[in-house]
Amino acid sequence: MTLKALLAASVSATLIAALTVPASAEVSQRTIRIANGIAADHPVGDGVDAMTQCIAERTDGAWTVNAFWSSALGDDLQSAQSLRSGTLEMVISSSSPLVAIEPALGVFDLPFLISSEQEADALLDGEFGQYIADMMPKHNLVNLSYWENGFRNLSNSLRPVESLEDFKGMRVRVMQNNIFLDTFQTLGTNATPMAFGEVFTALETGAIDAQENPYVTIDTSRFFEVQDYVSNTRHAYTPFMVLFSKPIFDTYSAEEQQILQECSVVGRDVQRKASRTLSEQSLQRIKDAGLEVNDISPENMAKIREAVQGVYERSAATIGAEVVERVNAALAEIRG
Ligand code: KDG
Repeated sequence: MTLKALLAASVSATLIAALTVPASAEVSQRTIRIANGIAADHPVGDGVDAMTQCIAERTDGAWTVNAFWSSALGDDLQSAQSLRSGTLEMVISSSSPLVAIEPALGVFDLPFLISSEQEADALLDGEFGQYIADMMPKHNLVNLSYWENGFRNLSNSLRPVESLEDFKGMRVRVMQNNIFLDTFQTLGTNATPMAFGEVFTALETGAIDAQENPYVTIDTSRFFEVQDYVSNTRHAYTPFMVLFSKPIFDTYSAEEQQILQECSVVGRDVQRKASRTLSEQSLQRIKDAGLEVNDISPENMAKIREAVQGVYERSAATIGAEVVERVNAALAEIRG
């Protein structure tokens, strides 16, 4: 080897060594891939940016974070299964499709359970949220924090939904979740469970008439392009779970695990704030796109709520009686 080549080799060896020097003895080089079903401009994108920046600061840039959007790595359930087998690091998923893994998560799908964002935050960030998070490690999953999917509203291509009768016969896509299926069947619709990634095309081709999601999703996933009506039903508040693969988490040092946990909370606060600000803007964009948006009168809403009461009893056994008791107690305490 010539002197020049030797010098070049030793400079690049030094460079490689410098690049691979961990931020601290407890922080190694890591790559985190995050699967998401929603689009990058959804408020989850703001949360991921904040979490990534926090991670970069806390690890001195030793970790690479790559987010994949619009189901590019598969749907929520497939991604969660990849986490369980240790082949993917993170998924940010609505809790609802994950009932196939942990039935207790169905508690968040009970119709009209949560009535405000403040209530949701107190429930999820409090003892009850921790109680549910503690169920995940037995499924090889770690819940780092709860972000906001939000209050769900019905959109459709047929008519304004203003009363119980208006749901009748509508072909509605629901999440792959028996509680949503029961709720929408009870409301008189022809409900079809479907993965999120298939919804736009199903609406576009007319295979279904309707779907239900928060305004930010109707906006950022462009459902408004293939829908004509949106009704402010607020029939459920669903959280996002920021899930990490336990087999991979277990290879992280205590310091690294703490970075993950704390940065997911930094992301959570940014994401929830963005979700609440963007919700108003999304609603405006939906209206500007020409969709008819309607509220439901208190009298008609009371009838809708009454109609779905039976869902609580029918799903209690699947969710677990203790889980339902605990959520009711936690909400009673939050409501004072
Ligand atoms: O991956 C995207 C989903 O977690 C989320 O948007 C789920 O609300 C959801 C739906 O309707 O499928």
